[in-house]
Amino acid sequence: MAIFVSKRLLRFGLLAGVCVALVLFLTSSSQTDQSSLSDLIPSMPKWSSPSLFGGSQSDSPLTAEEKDAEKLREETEKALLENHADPNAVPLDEQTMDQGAKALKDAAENLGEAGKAEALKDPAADSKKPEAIANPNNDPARDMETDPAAKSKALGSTWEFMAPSYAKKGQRPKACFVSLVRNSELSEILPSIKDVERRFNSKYHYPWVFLNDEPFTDHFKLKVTEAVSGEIEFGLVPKEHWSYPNFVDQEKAAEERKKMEEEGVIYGGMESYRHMCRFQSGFFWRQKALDKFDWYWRVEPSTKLYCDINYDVFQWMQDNEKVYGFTITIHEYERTIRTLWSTVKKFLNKYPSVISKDNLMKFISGDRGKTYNLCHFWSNFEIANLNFWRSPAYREYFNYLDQTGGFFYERWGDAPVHSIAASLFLPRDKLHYFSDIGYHHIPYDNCPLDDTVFTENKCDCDRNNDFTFQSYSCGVEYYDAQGMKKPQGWEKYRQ
Ligand SMILES: Nc1nc2c(ncn2[C@@H]2O[C@H](COP(=O)(O)OP(=O)(O)OP(=O)(O)O)[C@@H](O)[C@H]2O)c(=O)[nH]1
Ligand SMILES: [Mg+2]
Repeated sequence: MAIFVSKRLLRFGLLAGVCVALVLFLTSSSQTDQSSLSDLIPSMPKWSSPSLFGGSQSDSPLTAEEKDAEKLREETEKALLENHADPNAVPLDEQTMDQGAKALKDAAENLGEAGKAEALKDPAADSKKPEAIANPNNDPARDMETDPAAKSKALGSTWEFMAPSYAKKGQRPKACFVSLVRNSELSEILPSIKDVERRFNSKYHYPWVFLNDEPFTDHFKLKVTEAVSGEIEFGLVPKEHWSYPNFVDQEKAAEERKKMEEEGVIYGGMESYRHMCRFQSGFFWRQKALDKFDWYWRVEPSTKLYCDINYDVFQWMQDNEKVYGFTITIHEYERTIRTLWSTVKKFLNKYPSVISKDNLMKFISGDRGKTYNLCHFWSNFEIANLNFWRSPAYREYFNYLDQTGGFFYERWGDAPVHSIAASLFLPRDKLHYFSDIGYHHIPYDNCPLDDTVFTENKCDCDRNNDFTFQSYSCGVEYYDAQGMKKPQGWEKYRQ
């Protein structure tokens, strides 16, 4: 019996031992499996949030990627603070630095919590982007959709993005004239072309590109071809660049037009004017006919050139690393852009890295960004680099504005849209006032005040009509923002 019992005990003990050994083996092998799996999964990067004033909250050692993101954020915040300093001011002491930072912070906080939440919600997420429909492969911003660090970096420096088009200094720039024009405006565009040819292009023979939302007639083509001295190309604007995007409520747009017309707002009731402004803001630079060019000079019907231009302005822009050139500045009608600035501020709150160091904020805002002073470059004349508009920052900015429907519900002009971007996304030395180009677009003149320029360039304008320093102009704001010395006697032009 004892033997019998001990045999059973022995069998039980053996069985228990085998079970324990099995459990121990399984436990250790599952641990091994787990650790080898975790080796295969890379640790997720902990991106620091690129908020305006927030900081990184990671307390574990940073990876190389994290360090890059952190550096970018720091540079952005530093640039933001520096950007708002007065260019004429003595170096900032601690107190003024605090005020500068506070003003900027106030401007951002001015949005309120609801505004911030709205800013952080990507308006493009709700609807299709016009660019994505038009040409999904032609948008450098597309890779940035899922990678916040890549997005932040790519939007970061517009100037860096543009640098390749300045690599060939001294060589003839890839430049053209561009005119968006209707067939019915033939008799108004011809004198504009003839002036440009006579005063400038007969020496340089740059090509012309004519754009229209309808096919040009043979008669139009024949007449302008006779007038130009360089090559010529005609482009038909694709429908998706000149129609309502799906996110715009057309009934609401019609109601708003009616209201603005009743209030007597200039072009307030005009539908085509809104398509034109949206086109000039977000689509002219995407036209196939412009693909081969880096530079353009915009020429409108019924404009005049008052003086000879005896140097190659495109070459000058390229070789002096300028981006945007203008002749006239002016205030916008507030009624046409009621929500433009608050929308811009939401955009900046979302993408602070687009704001350039040493920008021209002072030209467009007298209170360091809190409000828009309505100043802009009059965009009926522009000599500029197309790659600025093609940059990821500008595309993102245009899409952001566009998704609000403001081009249709209000009457946002391409002039303030261009000017705000040029003033904020570029260092201010990239902008240039052509004080030497005598220019007229009804009803204002840019007439060179400098005696030598006036005489040598055979100007035929009346300097008493020069608009630069008149009160409705923004010449004073521009000179002050650039830290430029105003010409002697400028005060007498102020009315
Ligand atoms: N093809 C086409 N061109 C247009 C249309 N509307 C305006 N444009 C062009 O767009 C440019 C700006 O239009 P303008 O009517 O001159 O606008 P504006 O300069 O604000 O106003 P004005 O003071 O009347 O000159 C001009 O080159 C026009 O020829 C349109 O419906 N079709
Ligand atoms: Mg015009």
